[in-house]
Amino acid sequence: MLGSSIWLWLGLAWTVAWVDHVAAATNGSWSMPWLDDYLPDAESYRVTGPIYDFFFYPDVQAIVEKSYAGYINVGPYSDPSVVSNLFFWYFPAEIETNELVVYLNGGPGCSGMVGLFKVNGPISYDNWDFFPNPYSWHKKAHVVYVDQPFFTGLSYSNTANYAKNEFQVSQAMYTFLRRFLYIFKDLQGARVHLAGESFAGQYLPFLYNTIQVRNQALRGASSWMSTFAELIAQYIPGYTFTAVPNDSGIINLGALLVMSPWFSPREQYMSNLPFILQFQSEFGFDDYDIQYLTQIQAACQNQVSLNEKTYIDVCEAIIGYVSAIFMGTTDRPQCMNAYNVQAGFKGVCTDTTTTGDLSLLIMANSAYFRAATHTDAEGSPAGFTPCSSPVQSALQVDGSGASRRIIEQLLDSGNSIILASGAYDVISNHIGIQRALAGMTWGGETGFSATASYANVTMSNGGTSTVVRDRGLTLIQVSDAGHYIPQDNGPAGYLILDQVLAG
Ligand SMILES: *[C@@H]1O[C@H](CO)[C@@H](O)[C@H](O)[C@H]1NC(C)=O
Ligand SMILES: *[C@@H]1O[C@H](CO)[C@@H](O)[C@H](O)[C@H]1NC(C)=O
Ligand SMILES: CC(=O)N[C@H]1CO[C@H](CO)[C@@H](O)[C@@H]1O
Repeated sequence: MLGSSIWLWLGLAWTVAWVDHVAAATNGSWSMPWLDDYLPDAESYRVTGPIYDFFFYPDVQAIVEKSYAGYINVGPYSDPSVVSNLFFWYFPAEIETNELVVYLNGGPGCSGMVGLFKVNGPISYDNWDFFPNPYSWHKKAHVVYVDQPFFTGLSYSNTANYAKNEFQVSQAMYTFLRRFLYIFKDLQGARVHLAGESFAGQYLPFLYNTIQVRNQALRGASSWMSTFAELIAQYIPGYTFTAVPNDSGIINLGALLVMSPWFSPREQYMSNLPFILQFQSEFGFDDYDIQYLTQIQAACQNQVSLNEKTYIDVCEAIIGYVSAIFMGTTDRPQCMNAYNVQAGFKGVCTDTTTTGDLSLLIMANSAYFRAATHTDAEGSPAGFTPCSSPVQSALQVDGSGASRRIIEQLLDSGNSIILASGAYDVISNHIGIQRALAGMTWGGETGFSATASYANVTMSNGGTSTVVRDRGLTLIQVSDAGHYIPQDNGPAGYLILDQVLAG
C-alpha cells in the first residue's frame, strides 16, 4: 500500500537528498553565485552608441538603445584561459510577456544578424536605407539572435575548432542559454521557444533534445517529489508544493519552429528538380538543359539512397547548374534566385540578405557597430561576413544524420513543432517538405492523417496561408513568400509567430 506513511516520509527524505545531489553534481541551479564574478552583468551589455553613422535615423537609434548585445563565454568556468564567445543581440519585448524566442539562422555558418536585419528583427535595411520593421517579432515576444556555431558572424573561440557535428553545436548552445538566462534574470522561468530557418532545421531539433535531456536530469528528482507531494496532500489539507522550483536551472521549453527547414535531405534534395521544372517555360530550358539536369538528378538519387548526409555536393549541383546557365548569358530571359524564384523572374538575381546588398557587411565591420555591440574586444574577429564558408565546410561531413528522426521523437513525446514554407523558395521548397512529412511517422501514424485540420488564412497583404495541424505538428504554407518568409511577407511572419506563442 502506498499510503504507508513511514515509506512516504522516508521516500521524501531520500528524494530531498537526491535533489540536492543532482543540483550539485550538474551545477543545476540558477543560483550559481560564483558565476557572478565570471559573467558580466546584464547592464554591461546595453547597446548605447550608434551602430553606424545613423544620425539621420533617430527612430532606429531609439530601438537599438533598448537592446543588449555582446559575448557570452561558454567555456568552462574552471579554466579562465578558455575564451569561447558566442555573440548575441537581445531585444526585450515591447509588451509585458514571459515568452522568449531564441532565433538562429541556418547556412550552416550564417549569422543571426541576417535574421535580425533582414528577416524578423526590429530594424531592416534596403541599400543603405534603414528603417524600423513594422512586423518585428520583438513587438510580441522577447527575441535573442545568436551567432553560432563558433566562427559564425562575430562568434569565436581560442580553443574550440569549427563544429563538426550537432552534438558540439548543441552543447555550446545549451551552455549559452543557461548563462544567458542567468545574466538576464528577468527571463528566468520564461517560456523559451527555439526558432530559426533553413539549416537551423538541423541545429534546433538536436538542441531541443539536448535541453530536454538536461532538464530531465534536473527534473528527475523533482518528479519524484511531486509524486510524493500528491500523496502528502491527501494527508495534509492545504498542503501545496511546486514540483519544479523556479530556481532549478530547468529551461522552460516552449515550441520548436523552423521556417524553410532543412531536415530530410533524401526527399528535399530530390524535390529540387521537380520544383524547378514547374518553371520550365519561364527559365527557357532547352533539351540539353533538361537532359543534363536529369543526369544530375539520377546521380543525386544514388547518393541520397546510400546515406543520410545533410550535404551532398552532386545534389547541390542541380541548383548550381540552373544558376550558372544564366550567368553571363544574354540569350536567356531570366535569372535564378534560389531564395525566391519569382523575385528572380523580376530581375532580383542575388540574395538580398547577403551578397546582393552590402549594407549589413559594411555596417557590422564599422567601428561604430563594434563599439556599440561590445564586439571590439581583444581577440574578437577582425572581419564580419554574413555567412562563413569554413563553418559550412566543417559541418558538411557531419554524421549526425537528418534531424527528421529527432523531430519524430520530439513529436512522440508530446512537443509542439511548427514548420513553415514559402511557395517561391527553391532551396527548402514546399514539395520537398511535403514529401518528407508524408514519409515521417509520429503519434502512431505516417504523414498527415485523415483527421488533420486545415485552415486557409487570408493575409492582410492579400496572400493566403494554409495551416495544417496534426498530432502536435503544424505546417504553415505561405503562398506569397520565398526562403525568408517574414522578410517577404511580414503578416505571414506574424501568423507563424502566433502559432509558436500559442504552441
Ligand atoms: C521564485 O519564486 C518565488 C515565489 O514566487 C520568488 O519569491 C523568488 O524570487 C523566485 N526566485 C527566482 C530566482 O526567480
Ligand atoms: C483552402 O483553399 C484551397 C484552394 O483554394 C481549397 O482547395 C481548400 O478546400 C481550402 N481549404 C479549406 C479548409 O477551406
Ligand atoms: C553548487 C556547486 O557545486 N557549484 C560548483 C559548480 O561548478 C563550479 C566550477 O566547476 C564550482 O566551483 C562550484 O562550486
